[in-house]
Amino acid sequence: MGTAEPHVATAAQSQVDGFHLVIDALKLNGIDTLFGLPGIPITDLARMAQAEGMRVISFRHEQSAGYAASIAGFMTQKPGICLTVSAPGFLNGLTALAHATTNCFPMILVSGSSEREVVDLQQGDYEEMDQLAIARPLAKAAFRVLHAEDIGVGIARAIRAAVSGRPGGVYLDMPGKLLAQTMDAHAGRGSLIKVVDPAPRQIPAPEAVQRALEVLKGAQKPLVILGKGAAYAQADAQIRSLIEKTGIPYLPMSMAKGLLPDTHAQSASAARSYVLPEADVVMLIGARLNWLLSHGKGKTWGGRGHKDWGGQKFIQIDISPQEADSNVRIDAPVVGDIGSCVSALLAGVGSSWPMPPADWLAAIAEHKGRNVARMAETLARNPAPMNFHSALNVVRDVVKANPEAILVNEGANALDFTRSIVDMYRPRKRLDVGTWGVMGIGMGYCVAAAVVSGQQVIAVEGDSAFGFSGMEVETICRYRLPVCVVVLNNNGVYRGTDVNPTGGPDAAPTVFVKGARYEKLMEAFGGVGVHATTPAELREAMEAAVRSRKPTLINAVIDESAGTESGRITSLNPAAKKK
Ligand code: ADP
Ligand code: TPW
Repeated sequence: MGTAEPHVATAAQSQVDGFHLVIDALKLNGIDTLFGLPGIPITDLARMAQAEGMRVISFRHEQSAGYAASIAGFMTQKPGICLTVSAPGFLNGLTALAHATTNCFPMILVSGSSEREVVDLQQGDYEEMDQLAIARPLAKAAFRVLHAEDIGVGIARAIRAAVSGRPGGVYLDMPGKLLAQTMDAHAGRGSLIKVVDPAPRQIPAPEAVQRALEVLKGAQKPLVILGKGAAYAQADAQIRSLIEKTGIPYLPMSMAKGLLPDTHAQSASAARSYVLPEADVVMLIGARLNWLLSHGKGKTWGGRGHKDWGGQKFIQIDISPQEADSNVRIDAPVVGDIGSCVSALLAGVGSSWPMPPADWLAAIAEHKGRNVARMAETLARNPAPMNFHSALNVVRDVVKANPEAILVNEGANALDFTRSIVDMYRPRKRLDVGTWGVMGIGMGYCVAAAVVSGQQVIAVEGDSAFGFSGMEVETICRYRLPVCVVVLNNNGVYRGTDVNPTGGPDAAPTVFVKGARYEKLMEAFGGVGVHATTPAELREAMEAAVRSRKPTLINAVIDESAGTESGRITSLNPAAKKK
């Protein structure tokens, strides 16, 4: 075993090192991109990966690299790889690993680690930490490879764990010593595994499909809810066909927007608060009944008290057999992959499925019509200063004109208003804060979305949200990515109007520097910065950004009193509960 200079294996050489076994194992499995941040012991791994033709995207903070890997996993169904150094770099990447697990995105966090025997005796090694133990509860699976011969198996196990069944985050620990180990090149090549069928289809039981069809047939007021699992599954045509053949109105969850165009006649988005309590049968496709759906009970669902069941029946299509009954009774669980489940349902639906009762559809259309008209009125106003609506009216038009563009979105009000105002037209084009409502995904998602798709990316960011990953505008400029960041700047978290009640010199906890010039950050690295105070200026700048594909940051100055505490989830604040 050599531990000195890494050995680059060529046809003439008989030895291969750990670095190259890792790279070859990833490439063998169709993984061509690494997101990460170099340092001991993985700097050379990144260098050699680039030399071997992989795309290596280096970030300014591991958290952004991790979020990039997680969303690359969502977009491609291949695990996104994030590469970090030991202890602090690993910890910086860990938030994203936990985020991937929570959101069911396939990702592998590969972290270098220190000398095992020194770490285990707690003798104070450079960046000493028992990373495997720390990662385990936050990951779907966690593995460590100690010998070069096991690299192939380690990577195969990590890939399978990340993408099979319910996808999630996987941790792979790579001690520095491992990377420098060498072994016979022929045996090394032979030890690598090309994973066969990494995410096998899971066919639903025929009786489960039958049960679901019977529940659906009995419905007077059926509703389908599409979640980001349905977007992930890439069963777009089958899902659309099921919705259109049955004529059932549907609600897309945030990241399922665009699975069918938001302008689709059967979309009930604009009548959400009417359909949830009224529906008698709800079919969930790749959506959990978690907090984002008020746990399937309470007033949102027509229940009397906040924990009361509203009386509806649920059908749930999910790959995880444990998901059903997690919050309320599921009358017809259909366990399997969404493509297979929806195809089986489609076969059962046949060609003579009765449309839902006309009065249900008419009532939804009426609520929709009223809400859409009210929104159109609000969007047409042009207040000075701009507010969320007048700014997002511009974004809405630009996205409509560029339906292939990917929209990244975070913030509180900036998130809620964008979700309801900006229509999406294609699947997997809306990437946002996900299950946790986490801030900080912004620029990492932008980088990954642009790298993975080559498409224009538009980010709508609250000024607070942007700050979590703002330094990555350098990364965007460095790789010359077609990213247009719109910061909806209202001088603070939620709003910019709070004052320090003591009259002291410190700003209130939610308030930032007034009139901050975020666009200068982009200019600092050679991108285009624009200060926009009117919808016309914002429109011009966004159109120029899309035309030129240059990295652009538009500081869209909006009314600092626009916005409510926590956006639409004010009620989750403990003080609101006290009241
Ligand atoms: P949303 O936040 O959009 O409501 P969730 O993240 O709560 O969506 O739910 C996604 C669900 O989709 C998870 O329960 C997950 O197990 C499921 N899922 C993910 N991929 C698939 C797939 N290919 N087939 C079936 N279910 C899937
Ligand atoms: C990792 C809490 C939720 S939303 C938000 C914070 C800090 C920022 C809201 O202000 P912003 O948007 O972005 O300016 P707007 O439009 O309302 O003015 N830390 C993490 N995640 C979360 N969710 C928070 C803190 C939070």
